[in-house]
Amino acid sequence: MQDKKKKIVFSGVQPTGALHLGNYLGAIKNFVDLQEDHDCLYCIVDLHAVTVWQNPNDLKSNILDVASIYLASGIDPKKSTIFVQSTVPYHSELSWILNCVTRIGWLNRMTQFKEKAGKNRENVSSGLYTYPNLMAADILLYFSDLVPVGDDQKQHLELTRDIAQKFNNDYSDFGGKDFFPIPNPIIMDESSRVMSLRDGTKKMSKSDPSAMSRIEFKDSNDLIVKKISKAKTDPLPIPNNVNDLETRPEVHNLISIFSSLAGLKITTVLNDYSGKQFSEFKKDLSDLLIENIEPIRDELIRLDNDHSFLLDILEKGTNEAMKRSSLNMKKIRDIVGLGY
Ligand code: AQP
Repeated sequence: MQDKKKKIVFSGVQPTGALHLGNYLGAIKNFVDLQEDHDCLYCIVDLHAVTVWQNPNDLKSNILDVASIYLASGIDPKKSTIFVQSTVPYHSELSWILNCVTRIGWLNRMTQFKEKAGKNRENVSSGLYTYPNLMAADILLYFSDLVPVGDDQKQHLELTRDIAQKFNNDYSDFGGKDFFPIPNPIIMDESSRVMSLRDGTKKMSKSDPSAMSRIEFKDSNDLIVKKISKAKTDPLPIPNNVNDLETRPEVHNLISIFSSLAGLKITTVLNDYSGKQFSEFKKDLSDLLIENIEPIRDELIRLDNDHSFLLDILEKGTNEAMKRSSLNMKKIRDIVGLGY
């Protein structure tokens, strides 16, 4: 139920493959903490997923996997609304209106599009290009105040703020003045960008062809140990000051992961390990990862055997999101002058 006194939080994860430590530390761990004193909506953004072609059977099972990971990580359906984006059609409707608010020049500046489209720009879907407008719609549809995301989504959030401001200005004489709250991102410091275990200059990603580049929620303890022991480092010892990490991306990444899992400052981790062998550090990092991932993995196995529980939560989430967004969408249509 919507609590009018609490700030509204919205965020989502794409069901595009096996979720990983980057999704956890950059987003989901934060989702769990926020639900204690915020009004949270956590979405499985399947409409975003199809901006790149997805096998329909895989997509369906990935949607349920994200829902299970939300729950297993500690998102409590009694405190937060968990739902699938495409089951609430107003996301698409508002996204169309925002397509008409956003300027092409703004979209042209989006670095994620440039990275994802690469040299293939003429051949990617137009959905990939207008993706940030759908993301803005997701957020603004619920009048969200706060959006917990990884560092890679910062630019899209800034665009969402520009879109909200332009809508409010364009329609200021028609009820739009201060209509959409201007949402703020919440980005964790140490973990805002978890990098690949194989290349410290690339972010950890579901779409990396090598599963050795990422820690997945369903990895066994042995596999976690193997991935960390094979994680790329360099021949130098662990440094004792943060500045020395700047030119050592792989080491920086492993130290950052340790620091966010342990809840310690990077300087504290460096104090504890400087001069020591990577083998000792990696053993402790694996133990810390197992300590965090094993309980989530056990819960995922339990949920795999209880699909009706999962479907029931998603249906309740859709009902709540529909109730809230239909009221907001009606106001938006009125302001824009749509319908009769
Ligand atoms: N490596 C990361 N470090 C920190 N945060 C991350 N996020 C993703 N990767 C990292 C954050 O997780 C949330 C959900 O991400 P998403 O699945 O919706 O989209 P994404 O950023 O495109 O994730 P991937 O894993 O990189 O997927 P693919 O490979 O399909 O593009 C977001 O808040 C994101 O910031």
